[in-house]
Amino acid sequence: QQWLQQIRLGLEQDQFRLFYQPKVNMRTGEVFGMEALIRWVHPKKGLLSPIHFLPLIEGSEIEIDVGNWVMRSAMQQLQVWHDEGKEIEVSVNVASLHLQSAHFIDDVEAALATHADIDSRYLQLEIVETSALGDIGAISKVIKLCRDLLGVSIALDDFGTGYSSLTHLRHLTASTIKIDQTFVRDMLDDPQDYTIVDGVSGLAEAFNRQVIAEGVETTESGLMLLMSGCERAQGYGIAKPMPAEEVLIWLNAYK
Ligand code: G
Ligand code: G
Ligand code: NA
Repeated sequence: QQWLQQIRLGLEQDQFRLFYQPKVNMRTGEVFGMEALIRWVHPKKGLLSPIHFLPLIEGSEIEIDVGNWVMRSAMQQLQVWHDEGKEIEVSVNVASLHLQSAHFIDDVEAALATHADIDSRYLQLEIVETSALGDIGAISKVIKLCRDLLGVSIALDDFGTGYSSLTHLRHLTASTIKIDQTFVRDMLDDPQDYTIVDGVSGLAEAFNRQVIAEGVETTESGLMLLMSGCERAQGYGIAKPMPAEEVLIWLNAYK
């Protein structure tokens, strides 16, 4: 209860920040996007990672307020980068409560409307595959509307860790699949994990979806991914999440 109040106050007092982690094409060197990850600059505790506060608000209305703040901030940042000539996409993580709320489409539309000259395809919604994605029929409708009506792109996050990954792949029209970082990390030591990564890359291609590997920490894992046909990646080996102010510097130094 106390946390909820603090977070509400934090939203009012502008205490949240988005950090951004680059998403790159390892073959071409292109930086095609950034994933937005929330941080809380707590007045007493300093910089807090989302693992320290998001679980506390899971399932409460404030989670939706946070989600709306994230989408709007991401749009604002997109505008800044596009004005600088950096035509990258920004992805945001969507809480399953928000996704399943009756006004999710309206919320996305309202966030897009705050920067109407940014093409909506530059906003990507990451939907966690593990979250009990309740009624798949209903979710699939919401995703389809987001895509076809609003023009935003959709990614299935943490792919492979859920109970029904293949059902999700089949029925949710996401443009992108993000291979969960546990497979990527473990594939160096465990051939079975490499087989999973390779299989997901193949599936993505067969289903005409883009695939991104998460958690790329080393050159070896980057090379193995390229062998499996997965060119797009994100991870500490490329860059850690950073404050927006550092992104332009990083972009100019990268390559
Ligand atoms: O940023 P970090 O790497 O510490 O993220 C930890 C977890 O919090 C990840 O699972 C990430 O997806 C989640 N997360 C980060 N930012 C957001 C956000 O804005 N909304 C939601 N729903 N989850 C987020
Ligand atoms: O669940 P999601 O994919 O949104 O998780 C993003 C989380 O993973 C963030 O906490 C981010 O900081 C973290 N992350 C990103 N790249 C790496 C990496 O290469 N290694 C590890 N251990 N964590 C990473
Ligand atoms: Na994510």
